[in-house]
Amino acid sequence: MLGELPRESVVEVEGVVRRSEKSHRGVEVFPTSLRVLSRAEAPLPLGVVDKVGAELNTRLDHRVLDLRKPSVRAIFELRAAVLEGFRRAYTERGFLEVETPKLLRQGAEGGATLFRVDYFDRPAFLAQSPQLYKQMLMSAGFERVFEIAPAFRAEPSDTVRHITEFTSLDAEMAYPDGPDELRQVLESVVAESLRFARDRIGERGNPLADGLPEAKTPFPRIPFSRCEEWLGRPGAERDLGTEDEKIIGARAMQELGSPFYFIVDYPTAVKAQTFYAQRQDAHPDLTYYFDLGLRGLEITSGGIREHRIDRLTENLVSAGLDPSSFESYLEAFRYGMPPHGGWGFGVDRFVWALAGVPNIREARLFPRDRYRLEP
Ligand code: AMO
Repeated sequence: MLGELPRESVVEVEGVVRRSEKSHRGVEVFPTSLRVLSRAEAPLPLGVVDKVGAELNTRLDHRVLDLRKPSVRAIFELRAAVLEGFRRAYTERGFLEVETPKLLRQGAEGGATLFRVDYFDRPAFLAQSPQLYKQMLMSAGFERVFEIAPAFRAEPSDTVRHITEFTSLDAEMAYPDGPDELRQVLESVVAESLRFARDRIGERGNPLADGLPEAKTPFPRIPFSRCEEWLGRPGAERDLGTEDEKIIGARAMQELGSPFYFIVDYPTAVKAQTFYAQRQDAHPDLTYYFDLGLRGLEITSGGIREHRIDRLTENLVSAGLDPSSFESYLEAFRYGMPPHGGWGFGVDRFVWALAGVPNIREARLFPRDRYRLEP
């Protein structure tokens, strides 16, 4: 009867457990009775124990079967450990975990990637980032907050590093002693989460533990202008593309010996749409904005925010936005807003980079992209 049972069926077995050299677990069960709880259909659309790999699209079409593979499950054990590490690290540093709305009246990261939804008789948008709300909470006196939540971007590009629904780990803090204090908190939290994850999955024999990068703090700080020199276009003040990021990641490894690095002092021209980014007092053509990169992949951006309402309003106008549609955000700046700063960290990109798999989609259970809305 066992021989006729299709693979992947669910059975209840009673039997005798004996030590066995043949089995990789070191034991084998010799059944005395067997009950079929759920008989699998045959053939399977995707092999679970086969050595031959299937195309990613086929795997994602039949994701439930794909997730049964220990090598795939290992990624989600890593993901859970990293998230647990972050939660501990932020909480220990006095950050309060918060949740902000995902249905919004306006976006913060540019109109092109907004998803519109019908909200009764008026339009609404899915949140691209908790940006406006985490800043408003500074005015509410919360001082240190973090949020781990979905963010939605209508990314039309079909790349290995963009998805339309991702998990954003956002943090915001009041009264930073300048942008470097933000970077110090961020790098310490990243290093601590990584250490926690390595121990947690390591003790369970997860093979991904051995491949995790060293996060030796402080991470190098590389001015944006130096990156442009590396790219052979000094002073161009053009945003970094995927290929540029890879070159910078390779140089950071070669010359500074670190898989993690900050790119600091983003030019105002590059951040023109980022209306909430504060311009530097002594160099208004530069912002206090930075990115955190890991081996050529941007995983975070953040910086000091503009907390002065007159300048913030000017920035909105020069970004081509209408301040009147940001009134509930602006109100938070009218009645006492402390200086503040923060960052948005891409959880999927981080887990993807740590797991060393080819595509960011493999770091999510059921990824969403331009073409995929199920399973
Ligand atoms: P930004 O737009 O740079 O900044 O996003 C922050 C981080 O989120 C991740 N990310 C993505 N991951 C997967 N797929 C996508 N389509 C995608 N888009 C972004 C990246 C990125 O570094 N409000 C600011 C943050 C801030 O200033 O606090 C923001 O959203 O890892």
